[in-house]
Amino acid sequence: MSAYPERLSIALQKSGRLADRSLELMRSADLSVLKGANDLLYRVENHPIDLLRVRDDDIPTLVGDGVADLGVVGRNVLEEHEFANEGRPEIVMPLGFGRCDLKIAVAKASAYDGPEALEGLRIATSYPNLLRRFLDDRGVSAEVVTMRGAVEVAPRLGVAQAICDLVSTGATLEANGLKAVDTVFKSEAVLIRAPKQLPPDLDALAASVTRRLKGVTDSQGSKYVMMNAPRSALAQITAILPGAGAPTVTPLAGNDDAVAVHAVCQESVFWETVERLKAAGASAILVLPIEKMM
Ligand code: PRT
Ligand code: ZN
Repeated sequence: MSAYPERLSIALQKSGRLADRSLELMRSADLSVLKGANDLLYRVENHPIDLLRVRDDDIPTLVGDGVADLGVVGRNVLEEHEFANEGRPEIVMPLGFGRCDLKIAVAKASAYDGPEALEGLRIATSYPNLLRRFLDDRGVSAEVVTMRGAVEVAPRLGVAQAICDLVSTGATLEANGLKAVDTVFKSEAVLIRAPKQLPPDLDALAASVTRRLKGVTDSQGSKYVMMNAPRSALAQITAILPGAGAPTVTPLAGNDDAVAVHAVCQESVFWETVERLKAAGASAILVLPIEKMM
């Protein structure tokens, strides 16, 4: 049962690493967000949508129970969650931000030649379920010590010989004299959906929001590339363009040998790519960001 049955509700992290990007994503799907007096609930002005602003750990339960219809959460939090009576939310799509890896780390001086090296050790983590699954799959028997935070100090305190924690830049491990030695889980923010049937109008709205969010995430990293090129170099230029389908080719007025080439590149366009296009005979090369794609 939704908190407000006639409106679609989307659960987002209130504050923390995913909070700003989650809200930004909603805005880029043309949701005009009104920050109300109530900090827990933002209203969307131009659609019957509410944004529930909560701790990320509560999002799997809220969406599993159907209190929220959609949610944005780290895949790590979703997969660690133990679902009791509530249903399991469906992952609709990855969102391309909040990327991090759940890694095993040991003291820099320690040897590590594979998961067997963890046999009999104490490993501190905030992700006991994901860690336990990793160890069980490899037939390693180790003691899992659950800590709510500051996992990286556990070896120094003598609480554990190894840790299993999220890593993005690696700076925290480095600052604590630790090194990452194995990857337990690769994570990023995902859009999740309640495992229940929505009324037709809300179902259509959820589908429309999902389509728009997909349009925004698909366009991230994609570029629109335009250039002029000799007709004879077309095959070579098409081969250089990264992740492009068939480009649009149009004649240039007053020049039978040259064409304008437009293409959507689904991968990063590096300076090296631009230089190779130039070397292949292209000129007036423009690389433009794409805001939406459908
Ligand atoms: O208050 P609330 O419960 O909502 O938030 P929280 O404190 O539980 O989570 P928060 O905001 O820290 O993280 C939310 C989500 O961001 C996580 O569940 C991940 O999906 C994602 N994420 C991405 C990360 C990181 N990168 C990350 N680096 N979450 C945590 N970290 C921590 C990590 O635990 C370690 O302490 O950052 C440190 C390591 O970072 P580096 O850059 O030094 O490697
Ligand atoms: Zn949390």
